[in-house]
Amino acid sequence: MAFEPEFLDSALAAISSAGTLAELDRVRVHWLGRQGILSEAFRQLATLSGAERSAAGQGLNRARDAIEEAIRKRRESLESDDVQRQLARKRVDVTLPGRGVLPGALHPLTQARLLIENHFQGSGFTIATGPEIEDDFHNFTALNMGPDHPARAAHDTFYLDPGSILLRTHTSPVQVRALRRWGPPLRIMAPGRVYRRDSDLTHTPMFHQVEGLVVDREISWAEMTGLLSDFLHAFFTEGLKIRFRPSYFPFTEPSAEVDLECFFCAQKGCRVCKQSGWIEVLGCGLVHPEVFRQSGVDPGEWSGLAFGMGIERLAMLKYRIGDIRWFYDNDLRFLTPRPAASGS
Ligand code: 2U9
Repeated sequence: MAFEPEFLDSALAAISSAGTLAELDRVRVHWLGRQGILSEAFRQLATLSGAERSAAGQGLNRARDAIEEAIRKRRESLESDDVQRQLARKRVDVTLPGRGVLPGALHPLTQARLLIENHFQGSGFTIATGPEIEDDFHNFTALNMGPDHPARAAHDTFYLDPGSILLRTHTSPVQVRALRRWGPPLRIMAPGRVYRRDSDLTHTPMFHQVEGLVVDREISWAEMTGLLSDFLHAFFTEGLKIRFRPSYFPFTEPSAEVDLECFFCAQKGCRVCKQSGWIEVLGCGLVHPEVFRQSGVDPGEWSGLAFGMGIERLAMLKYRIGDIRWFYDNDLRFLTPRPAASGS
């Protein structure tokens, strides 16, 4: 079958009436595809005699070129229509005012942690970290809390394997590991998540601590009170009254809890200080000789001071946050810059 001119006309008509790129492609396949009309016509050439075949062949080649050219042009035109439509849809009004960029802020817990870390790094401390899944030895035994020590119960531990593997209840095991690994002298801060079975207005099952440890020759109580007073004045307010109140921790002896004059009520008595005029912010003490022995350090030669604080507690006081659970509610206001509270 030769390719008649009217076939070309109907091909060109189909091309020009294709309204979309997909439609045009269907037309292309119909005419130029391997099973298409032109391929079939080329196959039919074999049935013609020499002279006829040559003339028909040339006619078919011209027809194919014409169809290809028509498809190319139609495609260009459809593509440009497409672009025009998209541009019309996405027209930008350049006279509109910009939307502005909302400023963000670090989460208050991150801000508090960085303030604490930076302060102590300025005094020569380095940051140490360790695993949140700990073993009984590093979390309890090495810290002078033997199998029957009552302080273990107070820690309300999450056990993964009862009696051996647990979620650390404090960051103290980080210091134990550092002491055993590096030995004295040492000046480290251990910030991180800790876990206790506890949940109310001021306690969450996970919270953050920063603990500090200084081990050297002849570390004194006065060195510790100086270090911590400097920190509290820098973190809260210069000149606030501070008191060291005797306390007990298994890992330090002597031990103290550190109170700050209540800056919410100028010590007149309020809800925050439970009418006492003082707010507890830290625990501290001189490292217990047994803790040194458990870490392979000779307590006759080395002495140390240690302290610990809850980051949530310090951030709640500094930024006046009323409920510890708000830290974890994903409330975007926590990531928005806030004006500095007066007096802090
Ligand atoms: C080693 C030796 C001693 C870490 C210390 C405290 C005092 C303390 C609490 C404060 C509030 C934890 O967040 S809190 O509940 N911590 O009072 N922690 S001394 O003493 C160590 C640690 C490691 C090797």
